[in-house]
Amino acid sequence: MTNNQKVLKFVEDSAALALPDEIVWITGEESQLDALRAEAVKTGELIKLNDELLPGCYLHRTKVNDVARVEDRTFICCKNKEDAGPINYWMDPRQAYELSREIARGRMKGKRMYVIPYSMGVVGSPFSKIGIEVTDSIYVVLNMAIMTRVGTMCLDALGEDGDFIKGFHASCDIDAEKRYIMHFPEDNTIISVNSAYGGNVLLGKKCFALRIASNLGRKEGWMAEHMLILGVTLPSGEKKYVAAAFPSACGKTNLAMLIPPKSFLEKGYSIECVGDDIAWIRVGEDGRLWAANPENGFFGVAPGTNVKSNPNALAATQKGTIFTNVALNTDNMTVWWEGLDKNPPEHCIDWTGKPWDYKKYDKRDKSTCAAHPNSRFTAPAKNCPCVSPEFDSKTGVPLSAIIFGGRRATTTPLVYQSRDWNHGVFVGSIMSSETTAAATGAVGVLRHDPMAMKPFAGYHMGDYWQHWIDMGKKVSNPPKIFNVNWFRTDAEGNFIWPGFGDNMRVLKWIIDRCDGKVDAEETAIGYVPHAEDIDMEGLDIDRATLESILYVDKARWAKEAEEIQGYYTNSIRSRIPQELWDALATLKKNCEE
Ligand code: OXD
Ligand code: MN
Repeated sequence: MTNNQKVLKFVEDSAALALPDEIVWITGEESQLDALRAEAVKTGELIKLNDELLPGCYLHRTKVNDVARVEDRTFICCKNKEDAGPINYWMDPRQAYELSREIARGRMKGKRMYVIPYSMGVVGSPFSKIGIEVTDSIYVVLNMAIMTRVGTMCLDALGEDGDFIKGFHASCDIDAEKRYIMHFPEDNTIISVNSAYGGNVLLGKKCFALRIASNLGRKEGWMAEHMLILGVTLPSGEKKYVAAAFPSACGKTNLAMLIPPKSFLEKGYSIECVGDDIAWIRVGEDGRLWAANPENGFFGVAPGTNVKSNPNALAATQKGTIFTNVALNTDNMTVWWEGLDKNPPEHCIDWTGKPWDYKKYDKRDKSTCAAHPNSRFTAPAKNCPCVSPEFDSKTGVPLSAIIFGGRRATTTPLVYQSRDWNHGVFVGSIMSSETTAAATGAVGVLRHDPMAMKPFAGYHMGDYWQHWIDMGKKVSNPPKIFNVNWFRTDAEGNFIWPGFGDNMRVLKWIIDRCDGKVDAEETAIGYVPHAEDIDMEGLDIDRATLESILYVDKARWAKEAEEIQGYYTNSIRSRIPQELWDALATLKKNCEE
């Protein structure tokens, strides 16, 4: 397969530890993947779905204790604890290697170890980085084959001496008490044991493309961000690209694949999707930032995805897709989840594998759901009707705007623009959002999630912010930075803004601001639209309501500023760039005036 001694040694060492009966190299050939699919169906690891209605699609159920990322068992293992920072869990690398070896020793006996050579990014592009993941799970192999570019060409790209990111995954007993997701940024190594949930075991995704890559980006002068990338075609035919960071399960996939409202379509606006979760961003020779999606598929949240909320994502899941923890309609062997449609199947198996009675379903009570709230689809990007022609571009796409956003019931307006790059970094640093089911723990709790990278920045958050400030100095024509909030609620707790396709109205204002086509009101927090500049054609929201979600309430922001001061001082504590302290001081002063 390869003469690269480093690859061979990594595979040998992994096998010597886990003692598999056999080692299988994944070539990327369809015949090999097909044989693995057939085997997984035989063992029950996968359930084959209706081949006429959902060709090439499968259902997988994880153990009930293994349904989401586990942030409190995810470690950054660098020599100096301070370098991991105060909001990452840290473990001494020696201790981490020892502990994981003890857990994984001999755990592939009687099993096969699959060696997956994969590329994050288009092989041969300046963005591309190669990883090798060894795993004992066919589910992991098949998901990686959708989410990344897998196969022999990655070994060819490495050549005899190339370096790669090492990933070791052993399912062991899926014991939650012995579950560890460990990152060794100083060794470009990832170790994951006792889980089989995507975000913990598809090591190319969060582990490599964010936690390890954020370290590489810092060293090498680029950025790895938790961002979607979308292209907007304007009525003039011109294309603009935007990257947007939202916390997990806050609608990145929906925004990335948005279908504009009718009046916008008629004017000639359209959206194409370059990526829905991760952006690798580099400085272009033209002084702009250029972004590429390192992934090759979508690992999207199923519940809530439907023909109205995201027809493009739904279409992407109609072939060659692996569903995880959704419900099975046994009448026709298709899948169902809450929010797919209003017709729960009569004969249904829930995500835990038990018969499910739709008459007992109460949409306010998650324990009655047929699909797990964090159930997922793993779909090839090529299936998406609005995938960008630039999806496979080796240069990436030039960014006009960067958008931050979170789930905030109050305070944060529908949209505002930062005054400049450094202020934009401040805006990203103060992001907070209500937690979702994408990670274990309570849902709906407001927490700080700077740049949507709280669970993913693989080093000290203060250093990460400094890296953002430094990147701003390298670009003569940086993207403009905005913040959006689709989630403002009224007194009854209902969302005020319709979201989904109507978010195009906000995107248009953002693009118009980038093009200098529209004025704005300067407020205490940045530039906010004049209500008349948001194109509301065809939308039944009165002016006063729109104004209410654009309003910047200085008293609330004064409190927010105090809270941010507490977060900086007590949570991040050190290494915070002076530029951010200055921006905080300005915010406080603006709120007093
Ligand atoms: C994801 C996540 O799966 O952020 O993308 O949890
Ligand atoms: Mn994500």
